[in-house]
Amino acid sequence: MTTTLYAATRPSSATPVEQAFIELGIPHQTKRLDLEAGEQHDPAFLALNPNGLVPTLVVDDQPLFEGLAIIQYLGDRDGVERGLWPAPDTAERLQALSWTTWAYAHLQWAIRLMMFAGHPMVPAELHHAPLEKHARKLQRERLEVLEAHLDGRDYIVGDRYSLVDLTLASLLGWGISIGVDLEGLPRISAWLGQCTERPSYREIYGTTS
Ligand SMILES: N[C@@H](CCC(=O)N[C@@H](CS)C(=O)NCC(=O)O)C(=O)O
Repeated sequence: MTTTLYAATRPSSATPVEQAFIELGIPHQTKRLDLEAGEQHDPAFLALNPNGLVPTLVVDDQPLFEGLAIIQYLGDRDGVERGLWPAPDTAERLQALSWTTWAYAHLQWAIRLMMFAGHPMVPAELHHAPLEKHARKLQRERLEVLEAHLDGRDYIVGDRYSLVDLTLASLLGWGISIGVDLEGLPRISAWLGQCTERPSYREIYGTTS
């Protein structure tokens, strides 16, 4: 089986998938697209992912796009035997699907809304102060759900680090860089500290955050 990851030449949505590959230690090749040069619009790449986005995975000529789908697929395929993803038909497997999807579909959505409504990197004409305030409240409420979930737990699912922690920590690391505040969320802060100590995190992000 050949496995090829299309990533970018810079940090991107493919970065958590690249970290997952480091954790899993599975054979694969990485092809890097220069997004600024528009290589994602190449017809050959669009045939794999019509959205023209990285990450895109190709397994024996079959494409799989969307970072969340790729991480869940790699967890199922390679993570179980490496202790990085719960076994099928366990309560932990269901939790792993819930929390990774929660990260991408529920928490990330609120953080992105906050970013678009007020972050300096977004053009000022798109800013909307009341929307930013609302989105900030939403992301805080969502983080409080995670804070409560971590009561009495060291990891999001089960009793060991998994691709679930990797997924959420990667999202939060990005969130913090654009203004998510963990003040008053001590369990998330402690859990994130553990995740950023992983050699794979240091390798991919260059430093702890
Ligand atoms: N929801 C997608 C988002 C992917 C995405 O936005 N990728 C960006 C890089 S961070 C990209 O490929 N951009 C190329 C472009 O916009 O032309 C995922 O999580 O896989």
